[in-house]
Amino acid sequence: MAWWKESVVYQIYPRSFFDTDGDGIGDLRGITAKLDYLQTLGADVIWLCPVYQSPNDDGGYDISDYRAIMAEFGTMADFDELLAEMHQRGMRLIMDLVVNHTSDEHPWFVEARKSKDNPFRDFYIWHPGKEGEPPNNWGSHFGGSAWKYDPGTEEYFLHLFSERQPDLNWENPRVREQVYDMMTFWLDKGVDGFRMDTINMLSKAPGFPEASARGSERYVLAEEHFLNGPRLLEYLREMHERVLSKYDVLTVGEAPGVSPELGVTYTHETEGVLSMIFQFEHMALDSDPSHPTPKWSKVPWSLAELKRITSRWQDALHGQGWNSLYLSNHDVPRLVSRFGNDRLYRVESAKLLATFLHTLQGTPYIYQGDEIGMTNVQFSSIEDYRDVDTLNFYREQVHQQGQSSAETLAMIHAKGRDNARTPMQWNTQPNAGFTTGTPWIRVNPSHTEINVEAALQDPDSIFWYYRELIRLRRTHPVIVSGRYDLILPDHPQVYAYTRTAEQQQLLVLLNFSLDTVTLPWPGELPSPSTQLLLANYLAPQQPEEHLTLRPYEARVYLTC
Ligand code: TEU
Repeated sequence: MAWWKESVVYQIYPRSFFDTDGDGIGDLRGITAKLDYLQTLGADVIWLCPVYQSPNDDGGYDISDYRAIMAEFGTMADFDELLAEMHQRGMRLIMDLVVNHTSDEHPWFVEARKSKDNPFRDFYIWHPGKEGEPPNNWGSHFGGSAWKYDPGTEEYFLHLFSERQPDLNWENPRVREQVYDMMTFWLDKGVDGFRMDTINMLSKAPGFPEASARGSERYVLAEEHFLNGPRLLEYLREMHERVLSKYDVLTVGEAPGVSPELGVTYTHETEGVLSMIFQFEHMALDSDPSHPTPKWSKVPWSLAELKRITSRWQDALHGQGWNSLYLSNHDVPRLVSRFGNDRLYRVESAKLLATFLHTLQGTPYIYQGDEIGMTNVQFSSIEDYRDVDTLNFYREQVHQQGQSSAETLAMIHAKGRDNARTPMQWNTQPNAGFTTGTPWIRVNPSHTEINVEAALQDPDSIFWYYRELIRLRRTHPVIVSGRYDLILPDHPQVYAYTRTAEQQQLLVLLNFSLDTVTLPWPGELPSPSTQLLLANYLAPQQPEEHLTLRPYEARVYLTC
């Protein structure tokens, strides 16, 4: 079995993890200093968000040198030490591969914009525009047009993200060669794989057709024209054949807009090109698709929808491909604030969500701080926010649309990416022990109660519960290989499923509500000869003729 099917991945946003030189910015030595903590948790793979040289317009996802470490994070020697220390502990490291675009300070782009006949011109996507306007109505993920006019050569260049992240032209074989060469550089250093940023955006629709308008929006996210494009599989197969197939690596492709069927194509056991993907269907559960900017909207989410989406992916990939299992990362609000209840049942609901992620079939991803139940933050001023997407949104909503600052900040509190980017909370010291300097972004005031030091001292903390879930994955093969079957499909509060393999069966019961729920036992549930493996409340080993689940109560039974 591929090693990464039994792994648990811990995602580190390095700028906010741990600062060892007092500049207020997390660094590589800070990660090395915390490896014992991560080993105690039990995660065996670290996904390291970009640490490459970058002007940091988009949190390092705007790379100006793929083979150099951003000075604020340290040196290549610091990186080599981190990798060696991880390997010494039997841990593995996957890097963030950002090759849909570079920084506008990358030498390729600096050259490309010098002249229309520069040898690097067609490393990027240029267009003359139409009567002084952008070539089409494509919008950037970060607001406004996806085309920026470059007066030096009187043409527009494409940027699906910030204006300082020009899209690479993957039609150009020289671009692909350079990427494969860079990937080989990192794999030959001993890196154990990649998380592939926006990897299914590489192939754009020929001719850049207009996006189908949605309402009165001038610019529209043209996902139908840049997701899973006509040559994408060709590129990924070439990347797999030229580079990835030569190493024993974990690759996870960030792939919004992918169906389970396409997910099988990308991750197929034998014909696939990636180990797994991050699908996004469940990331829109609490968004209103009819909202002018859906990702900033916030509506109640449906457990029935979560069951439908999760079951589709579990069923489609069982025995065919492989799932990643995540509900949070550096781009979305904190797990317990978004899908749990961070006011009345923070600990219980954080444990319930962890139980959900760690008992499905696939590789679970823990985002830094979720293991101690860190929550969203509510800064009172836009001055305290750092994310380019958030700042663009605030400017557009308040200064262009005339929306009140309070209303816009409320939307940012609910959905802003900085919710996940406040410094890791190590202890109750100033700045949560993250830095002795001034943090690049303010610390969440919750650190006085929510911090690693307190979690390690509390045997009932979320941290030790995560550790137990990870331990169970190692001692019960049914968690890795068992078939998923949804039960009680129509229950409005309880998400229940089994995992079945050879002689073992897992029964998972999750009360995703504030209600106390009683279920007949065994009723529709599997045979009652069970062993209670894990619970987030003190629970009876063997239920009687019925079973009661308290608010956000989770239980895992093993039926031998
Ligand atoms: O995020 C990609 C991204 O934001 C889109 O895939 C979006 O999530 C999707 O369309 C659903 O709305 C990656 C990185 O994770 C993010 O931090 C970067 O800002 C972005 O790419 C650009 O590199």
